[in-house]
Amino acid sequence: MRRYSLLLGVLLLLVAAIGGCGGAATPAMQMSSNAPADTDFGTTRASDGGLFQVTYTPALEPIAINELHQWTLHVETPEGAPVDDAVIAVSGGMPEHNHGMPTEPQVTEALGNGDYRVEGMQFQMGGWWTITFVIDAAGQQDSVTFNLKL
Ligand SMILES: [Cu+2]
Repeated sequence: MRRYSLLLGVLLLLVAAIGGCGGAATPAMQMSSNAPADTDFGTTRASDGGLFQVTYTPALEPIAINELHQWTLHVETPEGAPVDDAVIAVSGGMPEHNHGMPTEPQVTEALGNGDYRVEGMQFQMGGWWTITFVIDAAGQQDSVTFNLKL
């Protein structure tokens, strides 16, 4: 009976490890969700090609796991002029877990003055997340990726 219990325990651990990010993360997985030491967790970043300066503001502070909420994204030029009329795509995931978000967030409204409403933000587990915005404005495209530690 004792041997059977041990075997069952090992099997449950394996299932938890393979099943992964549905919510029952093992301690080992939590450890593997640490970002590299030099990771920038700032909420303002220059886009990869330097076209935009982008800031996000969550409506929920601090961000809680599994809670659907909105972000406001602010887009401006490096000189500080607000960028309106941009088309913005959102995607996110956990780099070390190979999974995305439980939702498909979208920019639903341009609020003016370079601000955009992002709906559908939700994170199903703690750890290192990256959120990427691909921004098309005035015939030019650039992307920016934010790092989050939840
Ligand atoms: Cu994960």
